[in-house]
Amino acid sequence: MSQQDLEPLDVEGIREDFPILDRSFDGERLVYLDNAATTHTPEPVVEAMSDYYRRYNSNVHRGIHHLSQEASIAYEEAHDRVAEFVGADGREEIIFTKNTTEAENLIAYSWGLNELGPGDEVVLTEMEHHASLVTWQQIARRTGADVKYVRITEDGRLDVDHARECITDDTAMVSAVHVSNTLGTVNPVSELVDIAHDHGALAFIDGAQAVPNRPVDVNAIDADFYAFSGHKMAGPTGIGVCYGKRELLEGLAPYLYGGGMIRKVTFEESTWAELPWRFEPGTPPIAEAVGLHAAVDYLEGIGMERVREHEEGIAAYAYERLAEFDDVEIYGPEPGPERGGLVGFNLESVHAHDLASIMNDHAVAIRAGDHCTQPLHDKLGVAASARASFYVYNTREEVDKLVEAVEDARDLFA
Ligand code: 7TS
Repeated sequence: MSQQDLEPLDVEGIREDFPILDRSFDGERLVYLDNAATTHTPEPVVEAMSDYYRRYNSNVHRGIHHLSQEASIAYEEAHDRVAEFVGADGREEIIFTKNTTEAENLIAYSWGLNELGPGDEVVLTEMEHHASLVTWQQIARRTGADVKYVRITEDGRLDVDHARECITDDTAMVSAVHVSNTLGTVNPVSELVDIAHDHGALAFIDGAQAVPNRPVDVNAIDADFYAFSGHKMAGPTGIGVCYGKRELLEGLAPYLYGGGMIRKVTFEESTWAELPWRFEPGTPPIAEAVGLHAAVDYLEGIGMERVREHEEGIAAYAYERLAEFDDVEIYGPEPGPERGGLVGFNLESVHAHDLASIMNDHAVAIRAGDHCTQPLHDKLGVAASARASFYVYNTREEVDKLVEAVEDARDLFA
């Protein structure tokens, strides 16, 4: 992709919204390439949250005073905005959780614990994040269900033929990652969902690495459940989203109990509030919801198609620069529509942690480790990998700094 293709995205203008990017360490300007872990928060999001605390901080759904009414409206409207952003049919389908992990647990406990039993199968992929893998593994153990894994191919794509073998009439749930946080692979999720539905199974899609970086329409994918986190999409920590089809959520038992989620309580029994509040007990993340709303506005102001194009371009450039080294192994598919905005790699004879540490000496922030995909790393035959992940504010010059740091590491360890 040429520089011209990237021009529509005003990266310099965008960078002005992120003062954290001006930080320097020992005279070196920060190069932040750890966006798959968490993205930075632009001024309009910080401002929206400050405005909430300064002007209308209050608990929601409880008060009839002005502040509570304003906070309640803002909290509810955040659901509407998120619903619109991902193509859901309304706020009833948008449950605010703490993060993607809690969304996985919500469905695994509410649906899985009640619906799964011996003879049932849960089909995952080999590239699942622990948020999904460990959760379904544990729920399967408690219910007597089996877990199966769809293989990846040599080049880090999902083996769809194997998916067709794994998903059978015994499958009750297919849980798959939309974009792998380790390989960068963009999975054919609508195809997987169709296969699941053909066998009467439900499909949960982990969109933690997809919603921040590309247009996502849950209705078009036809996912039954779909999860993502605010802090990976220019929003705050402490809030995530669990989308669910309304008719399915209507039939689910709550997973956490308490105030705010009930309709009527007697000493003997309780009934539940309407959706989505039934799944949001206790005081919810109100300031965070306001922040998430502002983050969605911010991203849509840029345009998700342009976000995707920018990240694909930067990731392709990073891939090509790193591929110039004979002793660098890159994981996942080649640049193109099947690769998201990250590049996982290893430099031969240098442990990924040492590499990250040398990068840090240059103020280049990357991630090293197993990225919460230990079984996938076992499959790749490595204990850890280094990962550079990009967002709307990253530039090709920053990729050049990454590459210089790789050269430095190699000189140091050669
Ligand atoms: N699913 C995927 C695909 C992820 O990448 C992550 C976080 C999660 C689920 C969990 O998200 P959380 O907000 O609940 O923590 N992934 C990473 C990562 O790659 N580095 O740090 C966190």
